[in-house]
Amino acid sequence: MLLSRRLDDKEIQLKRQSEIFFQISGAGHEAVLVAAGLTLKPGYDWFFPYYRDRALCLQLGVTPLDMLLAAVGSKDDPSSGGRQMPSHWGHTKLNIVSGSSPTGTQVLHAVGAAEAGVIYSRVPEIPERASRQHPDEITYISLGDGATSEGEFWEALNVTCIKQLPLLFLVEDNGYAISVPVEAQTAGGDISRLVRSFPGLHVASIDGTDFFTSLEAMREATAYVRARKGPAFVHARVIRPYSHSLSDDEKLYKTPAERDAEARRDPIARFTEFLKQNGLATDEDLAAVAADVDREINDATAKALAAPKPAKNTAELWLYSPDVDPSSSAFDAPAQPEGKPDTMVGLINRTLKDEMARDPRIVVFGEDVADATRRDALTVVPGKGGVFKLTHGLQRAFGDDRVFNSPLAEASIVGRAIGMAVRKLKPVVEIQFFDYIWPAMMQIRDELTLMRYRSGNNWSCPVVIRVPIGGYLRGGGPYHSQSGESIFAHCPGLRIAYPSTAVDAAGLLRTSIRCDDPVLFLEHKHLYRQTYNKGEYPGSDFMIPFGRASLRRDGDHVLVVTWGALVQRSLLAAHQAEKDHISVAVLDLRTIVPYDWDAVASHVRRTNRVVVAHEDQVFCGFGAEIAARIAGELFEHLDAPVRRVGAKNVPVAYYPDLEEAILPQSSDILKAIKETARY
Ligand SMILES: Cc1ncc(C[n+]2csc(CCOP(=O)(O)OP(=O)(O)O)c2C)c(N)n1
Ligand SMILES: [Mg+2]
Repeated sequence: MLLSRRLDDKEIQLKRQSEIFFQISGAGHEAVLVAAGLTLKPGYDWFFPYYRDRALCLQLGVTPLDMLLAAVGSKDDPSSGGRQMPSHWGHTKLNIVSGSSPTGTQVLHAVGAAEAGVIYSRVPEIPERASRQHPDEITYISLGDGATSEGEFWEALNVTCIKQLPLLFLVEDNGYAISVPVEAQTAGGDISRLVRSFPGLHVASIDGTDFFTSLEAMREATAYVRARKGPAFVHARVIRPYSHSLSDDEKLYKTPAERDAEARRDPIARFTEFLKQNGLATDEDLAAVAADVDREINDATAKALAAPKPAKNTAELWLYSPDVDPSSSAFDAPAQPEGKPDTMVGLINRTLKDEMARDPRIVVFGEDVADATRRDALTVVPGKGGVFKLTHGLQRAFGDDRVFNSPLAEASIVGRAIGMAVRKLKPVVEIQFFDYIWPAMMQIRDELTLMRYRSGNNWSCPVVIRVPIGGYLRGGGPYHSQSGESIFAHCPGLRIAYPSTAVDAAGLLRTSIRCDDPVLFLEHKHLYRQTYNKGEYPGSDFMIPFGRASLRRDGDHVLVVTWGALVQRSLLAAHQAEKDHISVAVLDLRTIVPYDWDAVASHVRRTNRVVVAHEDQVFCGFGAEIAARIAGELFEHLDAPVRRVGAKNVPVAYYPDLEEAILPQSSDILKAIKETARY
């Protein structure tokens, strides 16, 4: 406890000396955290600690030097190699999973990690499963009183209690979220009162500044979880004597009386008092302990200040797997077509089946993806298997530990998948419609894509998210027709596939699953069952590398760069243009991140005229990136300005004529081709 407090003091000093760049303290939270550390098992249980959890991490085995290396941003910082702020704990050997800064997101990762343990215990086909879980392991998640207001907390609690997962929640309630007091944060001001009705949940409400009360509560809670009686929830009231962070001064909003009352509950003062009153330590003993602690911290500080810093030329490392490159020739595996031509739905479904048979670590979940959740129903009904039937038959073939429905909560789908992937399962999840991906955006933008980077390649979460996207549905309206790949292309660390044919979908999905990075796999709803993009199943090893465009049609005068549903519309426009003796090449990018710049450039050098056509709005669409790059790098090869074709800058309206006016049509592409050819 003292080591933790004195480390905070040292960091505050170093921050004032500009030797470190950020500080947030764990002061006031030490008693309950040491109690947790004494109860849980490092490298055995799984940990998703809050930024106040310095004392827990020390107790688990993170050293003061490790912590100070993070504070100075050293390249040897074991949590992140200088990528992440200090107090965002991470340690592979101790099973402390890299933490982020958004309050609440990690509760869902903890749920996924706990589920992973359960899945490993139930799927005997996974060869290395014995080394990946322990029958009585616990996943620990802690958060603040403020963070319990996040929707992700409630999503997590819901799933935890639905599945009765072996999860231990610790809410460190210091009465404030920065300056907002708990009664303005939590209805009734008492989070444990609110959660008591969750089924099977062991709930304890304690004074977390009292060490022995804390230890008893932690032991009881962990025993409950280890015995698999259900999840546990410990609500510990603590104090926050050092303000929220160094950027905050609590005197601005806390009365002196309140601060005095808190000071009287200081866990270190209370424990010191206990030792003295019971004759367990004299003042001299305590001074010796303090001197020991300070010596250790000073040694560690000297080492941390001298430790090597990351070189500027390493700034771009760890965005993606350094070992597995999905754009490499290793992912170029030839097709061995078989059977009759099938739709994109059919080939994606078969690819999922083949991959699930090949790799028992693959789990599939999402809304409505199972055939039937109730086992007695499954024997008498054909099964649902997704609102578009992409996952039909998977549950029946691979069981309900590997294929299951999630509650209607998109953040939880992606967040749980992250926790599972961290533990080396391979989640291939579905977001039912692109239009409803937004609750998961925080998980995608701040967690999924950042895990590897922020942890200096210590942790990764190569999840595949399949998402039906796009319009041309004649009646889809504003909430079943959205595009928006450019928004996700703007998230470093995410790969994006957007196939236009059934065979490409099969090849790119397999690459997505077998690669080691997070992939957003966009499936155009309008292309699911068209006859023009059908294909024969290309076999169970067929793969297409990312970043390899396909020339759908050759031509000399104008190049159309396109993807998704606009490939077919561009081909129709190209056909029309022939009547005016304009010869048009159509290049289908197939993947957006990475995209095949070499193919774009080589065709532009030849045609000298280019149109970029996509379904998404022209305004800030992904075409802007391509057009700007062509203008910037191929200016001397251009004979005409780069034209863009896409949707108008409005949502997709319901009435079909309006939809037609809003989304780009073949005639729009033809017009752009003709204008470009005129130069
Ligand atoms: C999603 C999100 N919103 C806002 C913030 C800014 N922020 C950082 S800590 C914090 C307060 C958290 O309070 P609480 O959960 O009670 O934890 P405490 O700091 O009191 O330990 C806020 C608002 C954030 N990090 N993440
Ligand atoms: Mg708080």
